[in-house]
Amino acid sequence: RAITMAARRGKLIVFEGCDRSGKSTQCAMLTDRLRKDGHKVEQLKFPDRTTSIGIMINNYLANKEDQSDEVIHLLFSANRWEQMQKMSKLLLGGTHLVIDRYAYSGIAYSAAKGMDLHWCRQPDVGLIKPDRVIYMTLTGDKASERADFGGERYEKKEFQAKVEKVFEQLHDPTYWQVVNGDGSINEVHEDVFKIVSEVISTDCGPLNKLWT
Ligand code: DGP
Ligand code: NA
Ligand code: NA
Repeated sequence: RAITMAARRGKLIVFEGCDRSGKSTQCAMLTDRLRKDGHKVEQLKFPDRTTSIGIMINNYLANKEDQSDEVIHLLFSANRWEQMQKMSKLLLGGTHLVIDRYAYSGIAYSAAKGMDLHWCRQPDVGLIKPDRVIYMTLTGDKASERADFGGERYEKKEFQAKVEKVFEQLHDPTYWQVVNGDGSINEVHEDVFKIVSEVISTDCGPLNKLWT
């Protein structure tokens, strides 16, 4: 049994959703819980604002710097690609990864500007495919009522509604699960934990590539 456990790779769990849907809180709670249960687990987030590319993205989001729609799209994608080696090493070594946003945000936020969805998808083709995407939704205007909404470039009600529409188009029932974020933090966490426990106890086979 010990050998089987050691040989089993970690699972890639991705949280997606609009701004202020509660992803960051849920990522942190899930990571803590899994760690307390004795799992090897790391939390990551995209964009990763600590790299050189991430600093450019941060300046764009803070409205300190402009970029063309194409350039910022490619920078967000490159910001994911620069973590792929590290991620695959961790997963193959048996560490679960809990990630706040991924390629689906990449498409949703760009396509919401009117960019071609097919074009937007190409730079992320071949990234490590998540074992589960947890798509967090909120009813009505709940997101914009939450603290800090409106601080960065994309945090506008009308724009977020467009982002949500694209997420709905991207929803793939073979590995996405919707979690309603309206409930209390603990209620939402229990829903998330149930989903993730099931994924963790399943053998998902070798790492797969996204959209190939
Ligand atoms: P966050 O740090 O999760 O609040 O994300 C910052 C903002 O950037 C948020 O409005 C969502 C947006 N975003 C995240 N990933 C991407 C991406 O790949 N492309 C674009 N255009 N926007 C993204
Ligand atoms: Na944000
Ligand atoms: Na967040």
